[in-house]
Amino acid sequence: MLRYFTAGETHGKCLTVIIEGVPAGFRISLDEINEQLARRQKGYGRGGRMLIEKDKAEILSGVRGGISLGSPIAMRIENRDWENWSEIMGTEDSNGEKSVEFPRPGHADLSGGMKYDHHDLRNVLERASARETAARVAVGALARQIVEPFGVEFLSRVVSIGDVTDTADTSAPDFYEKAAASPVGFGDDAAAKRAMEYIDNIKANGESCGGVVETTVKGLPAGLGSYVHYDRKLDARLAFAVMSIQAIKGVEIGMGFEAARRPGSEVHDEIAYTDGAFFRLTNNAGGIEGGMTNGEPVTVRAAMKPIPTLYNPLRTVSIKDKTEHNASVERSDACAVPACAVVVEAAAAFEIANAFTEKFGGDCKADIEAAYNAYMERIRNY
Ligand code: EPS
Repeated sequence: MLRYFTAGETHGKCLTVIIEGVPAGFRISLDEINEQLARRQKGYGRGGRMLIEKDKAEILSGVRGGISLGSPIAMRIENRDWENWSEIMGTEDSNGEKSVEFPRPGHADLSGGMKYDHHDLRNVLERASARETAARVAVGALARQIVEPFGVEFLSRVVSIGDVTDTADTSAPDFYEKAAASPVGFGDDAAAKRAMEYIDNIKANGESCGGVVETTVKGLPAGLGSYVHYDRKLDARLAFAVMSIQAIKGVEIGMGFEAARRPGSEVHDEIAYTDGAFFRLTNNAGGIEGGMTNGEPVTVRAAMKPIPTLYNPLRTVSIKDKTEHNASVERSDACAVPACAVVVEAAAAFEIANAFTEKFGGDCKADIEAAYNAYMERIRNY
């Protein structure tokens, strides 16, 4: 079983993660981790912070000569912006500058302040910030290296930004390449242009916007997860992992909420058998039935709300004198939806790797390979 912790404030020295349970013998590429971190920094509508950062992970333990040792893997991502904040965010001394008094509607500010008895809301926002998603992307980028040798592939796209939806056919052979190259993660160029105009308009009005993102995981065998216990159901774990990402307000697997509006015959995927393998004629279930993979691609969709920092701020109340005031304005992104697709993909990668190591578990890659091959052989003869 894999687990991880992250630590770090958005303007602190660095983000740190410890991942435990990575079996020995897997090739761990730092370049691949850094590629994923670079993907997270892109996208139309990002703010000034992404011009400062050039996120790079450093592996501090648990890997030797590019191979996992089976011991906890620690990683660190430096915050370049730290040099502008060291006197404010120092762990020993702080000059207390840039204190935050006006909680932003939609952010963790007010409830977090009340909960931890913070009277400078910077103590909340520093950790609640989506900066932490850089650490999660590093975790997912490492975890996917456990399953990729078994032919598992992760693909992502942006479904919509605000009220602009991508109209491209996702089954076109070059769809995901186009989506990856698009500044808004769309496959259709005209829709992408509309989405960028939408973001420009949002920005010009001091607004922010959200959107819907989707991750698809291909190459998974049937039987990952479980129908036996609620906390081993793969859809439940994916939903938990994705919902825990900053600004996510909804998660769907496959057809999701639409399934509730249609009769059973239009929802359930009929079963067929060819060349010694079962398969489905459709994939409305999003590759998961009864909490387990069914051999079809797994699809997870997530709804991201608009980022709560508005340059044209909403009304709030001072935590000090309780007078009405405009909410605080922290530097922010007008739109971080394309980045969110990368974060959802990383969260899914961790959960998939977790379910994979649970099913084929072992201390090292050789044990996992043996268990995987034996299982694949057995289900081929089912
Ligand atoms: C982010 C870094 C943050 C924000 C953003 C995401 O950096 P800064 O606060 O220095 O601009 O840009 O986070 C939020 C807007 C938020 O409200 O959480 C990042 O690295 O993705």
